[in-house]
Amino acid sequence: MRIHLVNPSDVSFGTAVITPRWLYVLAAATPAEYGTPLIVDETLERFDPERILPGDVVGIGIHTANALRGYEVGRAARKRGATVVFGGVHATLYPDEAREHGGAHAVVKGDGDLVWSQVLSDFAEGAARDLYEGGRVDGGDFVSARWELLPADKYMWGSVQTVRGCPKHCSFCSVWRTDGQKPRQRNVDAVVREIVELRRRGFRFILLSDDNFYPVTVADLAMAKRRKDPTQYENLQALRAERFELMARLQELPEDLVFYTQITMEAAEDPEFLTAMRKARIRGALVGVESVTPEGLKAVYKDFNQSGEALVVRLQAFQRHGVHVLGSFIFGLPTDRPHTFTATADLAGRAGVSFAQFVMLQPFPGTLDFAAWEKGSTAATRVGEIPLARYWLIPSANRPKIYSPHPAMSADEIRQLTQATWDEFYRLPHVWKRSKGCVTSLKARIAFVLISKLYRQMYANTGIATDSARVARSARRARVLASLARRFFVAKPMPDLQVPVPATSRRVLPSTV
Ligand code: B12
Ligand code: SF4
Repeated sequence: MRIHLVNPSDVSFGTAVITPRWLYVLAAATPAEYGTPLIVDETLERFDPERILPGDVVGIGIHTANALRGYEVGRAARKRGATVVFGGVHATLYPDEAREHGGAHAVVKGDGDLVWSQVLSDFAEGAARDLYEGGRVDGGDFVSARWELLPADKYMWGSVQTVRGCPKHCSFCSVWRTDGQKPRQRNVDAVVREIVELRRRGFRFILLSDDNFYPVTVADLAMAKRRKDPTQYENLQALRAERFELMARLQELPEDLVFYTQITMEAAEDPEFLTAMRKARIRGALVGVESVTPEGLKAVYKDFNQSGEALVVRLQAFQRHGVHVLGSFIFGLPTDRPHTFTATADLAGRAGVSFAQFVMLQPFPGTLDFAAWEKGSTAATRVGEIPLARYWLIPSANRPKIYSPHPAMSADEIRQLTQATWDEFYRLPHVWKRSKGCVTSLKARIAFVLISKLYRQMYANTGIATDSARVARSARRARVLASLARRFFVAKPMPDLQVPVPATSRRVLPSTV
């Protein structure tokens, strides 16, 4: 019984930006008696069903965007006589769909870290169940990835998770509902060991692939402090202290390491946290700005964000502390108007964000937005046989890009204005100018330009364009850019690097808020 793990993707670029973490975590969770899993990441190379032998196990991880391709892989593997098992956020939400469309014998809901060995032993004994509950594993039980299985010279960034779950409740996001609102922070030693392992192999850029790196805000602490019962306050302080401990430990790692994470804008009001981030060399963060207007923020339950000039000030606070921002903006909110697109691009420029992504409002399963949208009449319309409420099952060439009629703009207008905003933001002179604010050497500025251009090709053009020729052209360009950019991101391996012994006496704990 050989184990295969497949990360599905419609487009293969030959070189990929970030290591898909789940593949290497599940490989580590696979007991030694089943041998080393055979890993296929389709962002690099296409899955070849010929490699499957009857009796093999094929594990496929899906999110909504790659579910359809995942189902094709599942059916092909089952046809070859494999036992097929699905996991990941989309399979967690729609286990029956994986069986109906993906040929699944079994589906794992939730985290795979602990339940995977049980699944495999049931398969080995011929006693497979059709559904397994992986649940929400405690931070201390997260399995560390087996990075020694990574193919050489294929990825630019490593990925290490430090926390799962997010206490917020944004209407367009599924994280707080699937991963929970309780932050599950991972053991600091385990995080550091994985980073050292990646640096040994020549990775110096690491994505901290967290839902929200800043789960306890100053406002949360102030509110908890007002309660009579001190328990909540003490719990929050403990979580905050752990974050500072992690950042102090990152500081002790080789100086050429660069980290990048995802964070809420509230961190701008916590200079102590931002200073610790800079010292830890967390040089960049995706900040979910979503909308630049108060009405837009209200529409997505994100009124803890700021709008207008207050927003500019908050975003600049990150820059001032040396944390470069990838601003994430959503277009197509009911409150948006044509001028919102230019106002957003203008604000992104003034706020000094280094990168930006402009995504079109899409109801993702598991979110409040999806639940409301699914009840409406648009979701019931069909494309061929498939209701729009299951849009991910529609082949991508026919899949609509806009999911709800907008009160003031046509679907095409929103798509074109979104595309135009990407094009304008990533024009070469703008990118070159922004590079100066981020890095100093010529080599680093060239790397900045390449990664900016690559980002736009991979996420904007292949995602927004409706014309398949443009999508194919973008994929080709992304392939070339990715192979050029890679050399700027890798470093000389440090095979002898040791995990630094924590300098406890030097560690600075946060001041009490
Ligand atoms: C890092 C990340 C990214 C990185 C991915 C880089 C990479 N190469 O991996 C980047 C930035 C590229 C990215 C992009 C996008 N992402 Co993203 N991303 C994440 C994030 C924050 C962490 C994922 C991660 O690595 N987790 C760590 C691993 C170990 O956990 P895991 O993948 O969940 O796997 C565990 C279980 O799910 C399970 N499991 C998973 N697969 C399998 C398979 C089997 C067989 C089994 C048994 C178990 C199992 O076991 C694993 C271990 O416990 C998640 C948030 C989240 N909570 O998942 C969002 C998330 C997955 N992303 C999301 C979205 C929406 C996107 C984008 C569509 C955003 C956009 N608009 O462009 C794009 C899609 C890109 C594409 N075309 O594929 C959504 C998906 C929602 C949905 N319903 O599908 C999430 C959940 C965030 C959110 N806000 O809701 N993302
Ligand atoms: S969008 Fe970010 S802040 Fe909002 S719930 Fe999701 S992970 Fe948390």
